[in-house]
Amino acid sequence: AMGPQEYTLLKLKVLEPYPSKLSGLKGKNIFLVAATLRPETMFGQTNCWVRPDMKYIGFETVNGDIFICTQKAARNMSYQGFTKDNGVVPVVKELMGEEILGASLSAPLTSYKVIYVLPMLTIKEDKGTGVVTSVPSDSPDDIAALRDLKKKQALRAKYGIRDDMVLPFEPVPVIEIPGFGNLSAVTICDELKIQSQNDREKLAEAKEKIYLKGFYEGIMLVDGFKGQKVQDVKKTIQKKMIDAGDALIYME
Ligand code: A2H
Repeated sequence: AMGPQEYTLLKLKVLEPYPSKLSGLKGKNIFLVAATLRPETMFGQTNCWVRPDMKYIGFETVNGDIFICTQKAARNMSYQGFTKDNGVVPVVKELMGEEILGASLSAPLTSYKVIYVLPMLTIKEDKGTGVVTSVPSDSPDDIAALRDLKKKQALRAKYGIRDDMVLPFEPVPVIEIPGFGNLSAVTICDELKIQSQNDREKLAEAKEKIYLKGFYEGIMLVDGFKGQKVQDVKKTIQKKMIDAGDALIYME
C-alpha cells in the first residue's frame, strides 16, 4: 500500500434480542463497524456482510460501547483514540462470523429500517475491519453476493438465513452514472454476465468500468443531495454521519 488509507467507519447497531453469542453483553450498545470508501452510497444499504469462517472480536471503546471487527482492525483503532488506553484492546468477546449471521441491525441513512448480517465468502482478512456494509446498487461485489443468496435457497439454508432477511431487499437508486443508469452495479454485472461473487476477474473489470466514472460523473439522486456531483458531496455526507455519531474516521 502507498501510505495511509482513510476509511469511513460506519456504526451498524445490533438490535435486541441479541444473537445468543452476544447475549452476555445485554444492556451494552453493540455495533458492527464497517470500513467503507463510499460514504455517499450509504443511502442504499440493504444488509451487512461478514465472513462465516473468519474470527472477529468485540472490544470496549472509550465510551463503553462495544465494537465488533477483526483483531487487527481493533489493534489499529486502539492507536487512534478508540480505546481507553493507547495500544490496548479490551477484548470482551471472541466469535466466528457465522455466530452473528442473521443478527438484525439499524444502519444510518438507509431507507430500510432493519437490515441483516449475511455471509460473503470473499471478504479479505487483512483489509478494513472484516465487516463490509452492502450497497448492491453501486458495488458489483455486493450485488453479486446478494444475488447468490437470493437465487440459492441451499446457500441460505446452509447459513441459517431466513427468506425474509434477503428476499425483500432490492437495490436502491442512489447515484446516476451516464451510460450506466441509476443502478450502475446491476447494469455492469448484467452486461458482463457475472454469475456469482466468485467471478473475480469479471468483478474486477466491472469495478474498473464504473468507479472512476462514478466519482467524476456520478450525480446524486437522493433527497437533500439531488442533482449534486458525487465528488462534491462525499465529504459532506461523511461529516453528516460523523456529527450524528453514526460514523468515525479510521486510518489503515
Ligand atoms: B466499499 P480498498 Cl458502494 N474484504 O463500501 C473485501 N472488501 C472489503 C473489505 C474486506 N475486508 N473491507 C472493505 N471492503 C470493501 C461500499 C462500496 C465499496 C461501494 C462501491 C465500491 C466499494 C459498499 N460496499 O469498494 O481495497 C468496501 O466496500 C470498492 C473497492 O481498501 C470498501 O468500500 O480500496 C472497499 O472494499 C475498500 O476497498
